[in-house]
Amino acid sequence: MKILFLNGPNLNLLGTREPDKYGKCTLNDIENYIKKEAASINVDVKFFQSNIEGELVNKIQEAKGNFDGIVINPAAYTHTSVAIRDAFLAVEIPAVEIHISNIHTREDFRKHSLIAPVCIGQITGFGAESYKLGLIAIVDFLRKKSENK
Ligand code: CA2
Repeated sequence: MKILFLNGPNLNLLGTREPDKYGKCTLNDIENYIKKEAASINVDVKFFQSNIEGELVNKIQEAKGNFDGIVINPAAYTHTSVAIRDAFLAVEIPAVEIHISNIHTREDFRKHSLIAPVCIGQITGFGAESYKLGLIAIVDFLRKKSENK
């Protein structure tokens, strides 16, 4: 099973600023942690980060036929991107939305996600562990789906 982890704008800064909101781990630390967790359950994982909306759209389109599922932290694009939402609708690849902080306890504009309604579900507020919970959620969904075929 192959899972693509997509990361939106400014997540390349993780661990360098705002540790109170986003923790002390870098995106690279999270990637290494998730790759180990994934290997222990026989799952292949690829990470990608971009500050550019169209690059994330391209990765979602390219995932068709190459990945079984997507875990996405769309960062600020969570709240604005019709393009990312439409890409998920187009490829029909199961996806889980994740956030490091709890977007529902923050400013009003962060409480609404354009992406979550086209995902299986949303995981928000567990720090870097949201990435592991996202992995478990997508793998559980895909394994149950293939058992029921
Ligand atoms: O909590 C999350 O994971 C967010 O997706 C993070 C986004 C924010 O726009 C979402 O509302 C919630 C922001 C990512 C910015 O990451 C930074 C990391 C370190 C320093 C500055 C920004």
